Amino acid sequence: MTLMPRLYAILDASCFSTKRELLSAAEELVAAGVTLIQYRNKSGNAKIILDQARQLTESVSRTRASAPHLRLIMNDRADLCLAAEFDGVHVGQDDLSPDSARKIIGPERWLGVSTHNAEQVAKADKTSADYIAIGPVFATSSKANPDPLVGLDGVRTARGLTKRPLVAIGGITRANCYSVIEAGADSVAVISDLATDPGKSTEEFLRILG
Ligand code: TZP
Ligand code: MG
Repeated sequence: MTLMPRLYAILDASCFSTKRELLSAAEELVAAGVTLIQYRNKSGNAKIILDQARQLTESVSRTRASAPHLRLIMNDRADLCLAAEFDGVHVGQDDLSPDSARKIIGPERWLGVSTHNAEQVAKADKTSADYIAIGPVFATSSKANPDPLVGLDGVRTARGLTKRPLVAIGGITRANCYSVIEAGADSVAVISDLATDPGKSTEEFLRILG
């Protein structure tokens, strides 16, 4: 069974005005103790995404000595996960199906699936996904056209439908993260509340999440 860390950092390229800022945020996250990072880029083309992903690997490899268990996950694209030598891919409802993505990445790399309601959770549970994400839990401005909020009740319902590691996402902050874990999530995925001061924010999340 996949062991998820409590904090799942998502580095969204749109939060950073330069590549340098993105890379330095990654280094700060890792130095502060993050062990799972997803790279998300909704606007770049394949060439840009691959270039940034490779540099991300390069940047964190310097800090990797102090974080040997760090995993890098590619959003959306199984092909770029392989090309960038990432440790896994995260697919949504409009991407390749989990089982198609699994055929590409093979049995060892991690596969995550986004879900937005009970029906999708139950379906994802029958796939080869290593973890299931449920959200948006709270209001978020990091996602275009978000699905309806699932709230803490949605997290509780999802918990009842799968024994796989459950990641909650959407509007999760230092202020509300503990309630999400109490509702049954194994892990919280966070974009905006980690973007501004990644090191300090990580330390606070990790203190709260234990
Ligand atoms: N999927 C559901 S909500 C969301 C994604 C990618 C965005 C989460 O970002 P934030 O800033 O932590 O609300
Ligand atoms: Mg996607």
